Amino acid sequence: MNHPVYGTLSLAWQALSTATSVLISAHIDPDGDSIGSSLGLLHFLRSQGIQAHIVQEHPIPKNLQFLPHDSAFIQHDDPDIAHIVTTADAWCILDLNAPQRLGPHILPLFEQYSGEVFLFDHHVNPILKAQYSNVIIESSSTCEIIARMALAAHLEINTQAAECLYTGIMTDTGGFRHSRTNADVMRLAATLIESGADPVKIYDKVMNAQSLASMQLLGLALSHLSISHEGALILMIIRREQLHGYSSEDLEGFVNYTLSIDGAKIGGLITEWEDGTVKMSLRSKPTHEVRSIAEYFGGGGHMQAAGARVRQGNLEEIVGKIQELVKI
Ligand SMILES: [Mn+2]
Repeated sequence: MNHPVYGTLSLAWQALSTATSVLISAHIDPDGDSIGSSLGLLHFLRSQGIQAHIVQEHPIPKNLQFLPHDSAFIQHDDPDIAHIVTTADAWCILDLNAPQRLGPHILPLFEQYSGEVFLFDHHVNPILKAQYSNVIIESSSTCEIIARMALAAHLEINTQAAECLYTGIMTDTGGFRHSRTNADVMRLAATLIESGADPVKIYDKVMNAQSLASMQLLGLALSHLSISHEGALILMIIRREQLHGYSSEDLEGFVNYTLSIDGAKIGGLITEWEDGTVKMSLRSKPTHEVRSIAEYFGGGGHMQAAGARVRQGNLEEIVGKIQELVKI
């Protein structure tokens, strides 16, 4: 891959590898890419004798717990967190473009932080300020960026690191099916497989981990889809009373079913939570885009995969507005 920005990755690593203690944080509601890139980078830093901690708002989701991790993973309520943050001389922010995506407990720590900030991301329009900004929107995933940095810096990619990075590339490309899937991504995936990542095991662990309750909720949601624009817009709407006892982790992957229906161009999962928040996760075929809709509601993301959350949102109004905003 000869994208010009990849050349700067070895410079970023050069600067980062002079640190003695590094923090790594990614976005709330963690996914395969945020967890995979955090753990992959953690590995590379430690392999150079650099102290590293992952500071996260939320725990590792159940289906990603198989990835090698240990006490380096620190949640916001850890009593040592303030000390770890103030003694770190670099903070790597992964897979997010807006500081709010760090979460309500990590954000204030980040705002007070005075050390160097490294950003590694593939979302458009980064508003997070960093001394070292490595935003490559052509990348399939943040895991791809971290893997290419490791290759550019001639770091050894062992089995553990390969597993973590392969996982994020696999999940962010929807299992090598979405628009960022190309020959370069496949070649990188092959390199990671050669380094020890087992594609069959990883797919099974990540994708075949839904609970029975989650599958039953999916069944309910699929039987009440909202279909408009002559079948081109498919919205899966799950109301507060149906979500009782579930968390956002239980809904992982639900939105993808909306686009798997013949004729669907834009799909969305709209959920109404106990605290009054309405969350939306939107997807589109490459001929359409959903980012502008997410941005209207204060969110963001990619052209074909974006999301937003509206505090104290009115579900019916939000659904009506989405139906009005879509350009089909
Ligand atoms: Mn990502």
